[in-house]
Parts: sequence; structure tokens; C-alpha cells
Amino acid sequence: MRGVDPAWLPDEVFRPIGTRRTVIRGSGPLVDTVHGELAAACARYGGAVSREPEAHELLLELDGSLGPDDSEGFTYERGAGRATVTASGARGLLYGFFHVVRLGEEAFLGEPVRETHRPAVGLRMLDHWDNVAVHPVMGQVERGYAGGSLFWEDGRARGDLERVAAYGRLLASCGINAVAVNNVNVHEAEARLLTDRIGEVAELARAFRPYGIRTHLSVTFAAPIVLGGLATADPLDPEVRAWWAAATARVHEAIPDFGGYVVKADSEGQPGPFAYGRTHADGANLLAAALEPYGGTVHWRAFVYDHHQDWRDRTTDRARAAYDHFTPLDGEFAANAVLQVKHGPMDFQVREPVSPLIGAMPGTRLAVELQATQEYTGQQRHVCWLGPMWSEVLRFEPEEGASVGELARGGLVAVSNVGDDPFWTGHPLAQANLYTFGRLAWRPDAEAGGILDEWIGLTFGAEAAEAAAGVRAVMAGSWRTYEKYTAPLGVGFMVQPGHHYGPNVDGYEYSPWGTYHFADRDGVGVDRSVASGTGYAGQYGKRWAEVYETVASCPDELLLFFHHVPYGHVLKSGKTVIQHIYDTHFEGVDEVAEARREWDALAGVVDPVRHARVAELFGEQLRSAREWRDQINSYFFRKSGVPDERGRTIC
Ligand code: GCV
Repeated sequence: MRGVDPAWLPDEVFRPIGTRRTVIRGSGPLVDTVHGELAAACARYGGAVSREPEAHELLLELDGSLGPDDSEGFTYERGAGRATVTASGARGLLYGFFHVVRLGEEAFLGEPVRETHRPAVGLRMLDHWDNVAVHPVMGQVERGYAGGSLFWEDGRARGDLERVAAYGRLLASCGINAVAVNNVNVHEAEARLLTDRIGEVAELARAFRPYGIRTHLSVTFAAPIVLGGLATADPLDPEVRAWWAAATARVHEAIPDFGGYVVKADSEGQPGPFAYGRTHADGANLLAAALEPYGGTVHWRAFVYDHHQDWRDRTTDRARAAYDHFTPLDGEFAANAVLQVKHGPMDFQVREPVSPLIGAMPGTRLAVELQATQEYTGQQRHVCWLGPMWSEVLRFEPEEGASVGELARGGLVAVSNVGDDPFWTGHPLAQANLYTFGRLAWRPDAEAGGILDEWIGLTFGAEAAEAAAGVRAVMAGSWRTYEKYTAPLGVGFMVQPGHHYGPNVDGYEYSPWGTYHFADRDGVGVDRSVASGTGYAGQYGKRWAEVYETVASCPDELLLFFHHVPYGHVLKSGKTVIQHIYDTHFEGVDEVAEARREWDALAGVVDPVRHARVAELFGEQLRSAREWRDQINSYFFRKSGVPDERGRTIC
């Protein structure tokens, strides 16, 4: 196999810069990074880069006259064949440089413009669920579908910092500025990264720093016990507080620009403040206090629910849990504590409503968590470009005039989809999810389709003009296609328990995890209305509470998430629920077959190694899509006894 794939930064995209004369003004490590990029591009393509004022077509200028500046914005100006990027902070210069790279020739040749760019969201972070030691069930990377970890191997740091630096470069080029380097399920080896193994984290931080990326660490709430030998981890205990303060001081000594902690507490078996009769705010504030002297932040996850539920108890609803746990604590979190909320109330299904917690805690800084790793969306064996879903989520307005993107004051976070796979993401086209996340985190109201085109233009370099229409046809609708052949109308899950790949309609139906569809001979769906169900719909502000409350006003795509309806219920589309299930499952498979044909037609146009890899994966996607179609359709045919009105074979 050849070396590591350049993803969206093949040499070719640096040609417009590398053939020109550039002047770069300013000093500091990030300016050196940009200088290094320019020098490499010029060495390849014959241009020149200078730090002295000289004749040039590109000027990159850091105006550091006001001293060190962490701001990330830049001004880009173009006219008469020349381009200028000006920034007051070094990160701004780095992002301005990559802006010019993205524009290509147009950066120099288009109509005169003067634009100011700055990110709408300050923290744009990737969380890695990477285990230091291989976990017996979850492996090296929990929910990882791209090989091993970039950071860890068999209990040790891999030490391949070149690969980490290359990753940092890719991330910086799409605007990501923070990385958490270990799993939120913190086992023993990971726990020690906080103390005696902090040097390994510091090495990673050193590799990320030249790309403006701060390093964060997942920690266990029980650290004072498991690492410090204390008898308690009670957040109000003075010894515990002193332990965290001292541990954090040592972290800061090793990593002066340390970003902070990520914590999964009282969730799926992880320890937390409940054991001491304390609240999540008590827990988060303990770590916030330890980080505060160094400007660090604690990201406290809101993914808290009962995973030992009695499935016969129809009153308990997992979807309600985050809101019920956290809204009473609004206003109690420290200024440097961020509550990190999954975008939906359940767990990264292909379709969920937006979590009602977002917008319900005005006195708390919230970060919104997305999932780039395709746990429930095809596990990087299926093409599933998530841009349209994320865009819908980020544009959703819990209240009139305030979108999720705007309410995410504490940042946008995605669970990373990379590993040590030569293509980074297992499925080569899954690289687009990483890129799209970075660009949407920078501008949550950006058009997802425009980002896809940008990604295609960069990734396919010289081949892009010929390949663009075909690649777009394969990817643009792939999320909706995936939705069509999997769980219908927002009901979710129906996956194989444990690994979550492939269909199993009742896989979680009689289990303690709280993820049910309640299909019986008459109908399907979960009644989450206030009038007759779990009351979940009432957790939204008035406008959405009313929309979701009734079958008549609930959007089709979320109907079975909010309501239990008969199979003969007629959707807004005019179809019955049962016919919709049959039709979408046939359509979904047809669409995969069509996408495969589109991809096959790109043979000889796109790079053959990439082509072969995707072609092979399409074989599996089609097999799996058929399996989904047949199991879901047969299941509902057998439950309902209603035949397909188009007479297709359903056993
Ligand atoms: C890291 C889901 C996943 C778990 C994951 C968890 C979380 O339950 O299946 O693997 O654990 O979400 O987000 O904490």
C-alpha cells in the first residue's frame, strides 16, 4: 500500500501559491508553520517566499503590534492579480493562509474583494474515543472504524508524531482548534495520562501546537481514589479539591496551553458525583476550579440516563433524561464549565429531533456534540455524508431567532472518525465528514452543499473537474438514502446490539437500554406526547412543544419518535405508514445501487487506489442495505399483515 493519503490537501492544491511570490510578515511558531507551508509549495512549483518586503502576488501579514493575540479572524483582500491576508493573531494568519489555499487560482484572479472572516464558534473540537490499551470489547478505538488509534497502541503512546502533525495540519486547514486525545470511558491506563503519564500527552500537544490546536484530556471522576489513593472523590471534600488542584498544576507545567478536561460522569457506568449525594454542577465545578488559574475549561457531558431500565415500565423515557437531570442546575455551573450535549436526546441516530436541552439552559454555556464516527450511520463501510443532517441541526431554532449554532456558546464538538488507516477514515469518502464538521463549526449557517463541493475540489485536485458531478451524485443524498433503508420515521435503533452494525429490529426492544419502538400488530412508535405519553414533547419551548405534541402537526420524518400510530395512518406525504416503510426501503436499496453505478463510472477518472477501495466498500453497502430492507419490510409485513400495494416480494 502507498503512504498516507493526503486527504483534502494533495500537493496540487498548493500550486497556485507555489508558483507565485509571497511575502510573509510576522513572527512566532504559527507564522513559522505558514512559512514552512509556503516554502514547501514554492520548492515544488518554482515560486518564492520571503520574510522581507519585496515584490509579491501574495502578502500574509501578522499585525502583532498589540502583543500576543489569540484571535482567529483575518481579512482577505484581492485585486489586480494580488491577494493580501491580514490578521492580528497568529491563528488568524494560519486560517487566512488556508483560505487562500481553498480558493486556489481564484484567490488571485477574481473580482476585487475585501472580506473579513472570523469563526462563529470559538471552540471547534474533535473528541477521540481512543483507548490507550486495547479494550477487550471495544478495541483500540471505541466505535472506531478506521483501524487503530493515531495516538496509542497496545497500552503505549505510538510515538509517530509525524502522523499526528499531519493530522493537525488537516484539522487546522478546515478550522478545528482543539482535540481531546482519549476515550471518555476512562479505563485504568487512560486514567494515568492525567498523572504519571502526562508526558505522553505533552508529546501530542507538541505535535498539535504548530497548527493552533490545543490538547484536552478525558479524565475519570474517580481519579483522586484510583490515582491519588484518597478514600473519596467527593467534590466538596477539601482533600479532593486539593488533589485536583495539584494534579492540574502538574498538567499545566507539562502542557502550558492545555485546553482542559472532558468528563463522562454518572453515565453508562462511569463514576460521578451521585455516589456522594452531589450534583453534576458540584462535580463540574470541582474540575473547573482546578483549571481556572490556567484558563482551562471542563467539558462536562450531559449524556446521562438510566441504562438499567425495566423495559416493561412505559413511563420511563430515556429521551427525557438529559433535560430532567440538567435543567434544574441551570445557572449553577462555573464560567469555565461547559455542558456538552449530544445533538439529539438519544444517541446519534440517523434521525432524531434536536435535544430539548439546547436552548433550555440560558445560564449555562453549552457545547453541542455531533458524531463524525459513523457508529449508527454505516460504520464507514457505507457512504453517509452527514453534512445535511448537521446543517439541519445547527440551523434549527429552539426559539425563534436563536439557532443551535448560535446557542452552542461553549463550542461545537464531533467524535472523531479517524484512525491509523492509510485513508485516515477507513472509507475514503468519510473524510468529507471530518472536513464538513470543521467548516460547519467555523460557520454553522454555511451551505452544506457548498462545503461538499469545496471538499471535492480539494480532494480530487487535478481530477476534480471531471470527477465532481459523479462524486457529488454519490455523496450529496447519501444520508437520506441511509435513512431510507434503516429504521423508519425517526424511531431509531433497530441495530444489532453491542456493535450496532446491521439490522436487528427487536435487538434492543426487551433490553435495559431504553431504546424501544413498541411495534405490535396494530402500529408502531413511541408516544412521547404530554397528553397521553411520556411527556417528552413538553420539554421543548412552546412552539416546538405544540408541533411535536400532536400526530397532525408532527413532521413525518419524526412521527414515530413522538407518536405510536396505526400502520394505516396516512402521512403528510399521502402514504400510509406501512406503505412508506415498504417504499423507502426499496428506494434506499435502489439508490445505493445507483450510487454504486455512479462510482463505477469514475474508474479511470479518480485515483485508482481510492477508486478500488470505495468500489469494494460499495459491495458491502449494497449487501447490507438489502439485508436492512428485507428484515425491516418482512418484520412489519408479518406484524401488520398488510401487503405491499405494489405487490413486491416481501416474505
Ligand atoms: C464512549 C454510546 C456509544 C458508546 C459511547 C457513548 C458515549 O452509548 O455506544 O460507545 O461511549 O455513546 O457517548 O459516551
